[in-house]
Amino acid sequence: MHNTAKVPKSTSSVEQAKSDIDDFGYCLIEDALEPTVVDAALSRLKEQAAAELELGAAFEDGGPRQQWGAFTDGKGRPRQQAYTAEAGGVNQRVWMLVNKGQIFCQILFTERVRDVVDHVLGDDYLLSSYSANIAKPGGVAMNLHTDQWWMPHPVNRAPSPVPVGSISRQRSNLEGDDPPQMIAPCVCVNVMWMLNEFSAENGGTLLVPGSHVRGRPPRPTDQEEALAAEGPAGTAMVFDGRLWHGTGANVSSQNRYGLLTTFCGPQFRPQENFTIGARSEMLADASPELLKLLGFKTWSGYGRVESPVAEFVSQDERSLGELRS
Ligand SMILES: O=C(O)CCC(=O)C(=O)O
Repeated sequence: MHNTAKVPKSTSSVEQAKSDIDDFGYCLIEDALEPTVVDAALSRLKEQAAAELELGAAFEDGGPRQQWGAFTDGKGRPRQQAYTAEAGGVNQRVWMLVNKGQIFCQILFTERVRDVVDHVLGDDYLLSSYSANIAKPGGVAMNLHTDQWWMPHPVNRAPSPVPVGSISRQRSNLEGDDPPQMIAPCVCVNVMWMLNEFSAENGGTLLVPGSHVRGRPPRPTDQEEALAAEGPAGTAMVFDGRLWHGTGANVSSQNRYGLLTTFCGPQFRPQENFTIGARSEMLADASPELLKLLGFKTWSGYGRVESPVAEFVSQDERSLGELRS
């Protein structure tokens, strides 16, 4: 276990939060969301989650027989990943929240949180994914991981031991010294918005303070160093994409409701494909700032359809195709 005397405390100061995320890889912002916003988001989330379950479209993970990234057939052979109640799922994920309630889009623009994200990621970045994780009683602890497992580690002058296209969750291109001489920069930032109280009992996110600068992915034995992020409803935990973390086991009798908002540098591929998946009724009301987060604004010519100087793209824009004069 980590020395808890030296870990960040919940703060209302943006300056303190920036310093905490630099030093520990995460910060806790108190009362980031007003109680009315928490209530609105929680009731919309519960309604959506119940409807997805009823439809048979719910995605459930984290059961005793099921773990992210560690699916085997009992004989150690990998098997196809399935995230369902039948496969052992307990926790419920609700994806693509931008489409599932205006309140979720509003939360993206919470100023004190975005100030911290700006501090880490700089001027331009994208929304990578926006989902909820409802950690339910009986959910087991998720394997510790980083959110930028896909980011190549620095190499010396020899070719990378694993080509970039062969990097996977299980296979990084890391080799050499531990700790390494050089580490990758932070290229994504995650926000866990606590919609009810998070505690060690109800699956508060497990994390290893300071692990963002260790320069390697976590190993199973690193789980011993983890502590649980705790806080009342309305707290936002903002964390560095390199921080070792994962959902905790929920040994309480209540659901834990959290929203996860991941932002990534504009060079990288977001997890959720908003340019295809965003619904037109949501886009009709979207501000230029929201369109930018969703990847509809080009960045240095990237994300375009044809013209590299077009400022925005839209879902109905098509390439000119094969023409003849
Ligand atoms: O639910 C949590 O506490 C963390 C979830 C997480 O780490 C993930 O989905 O990658």
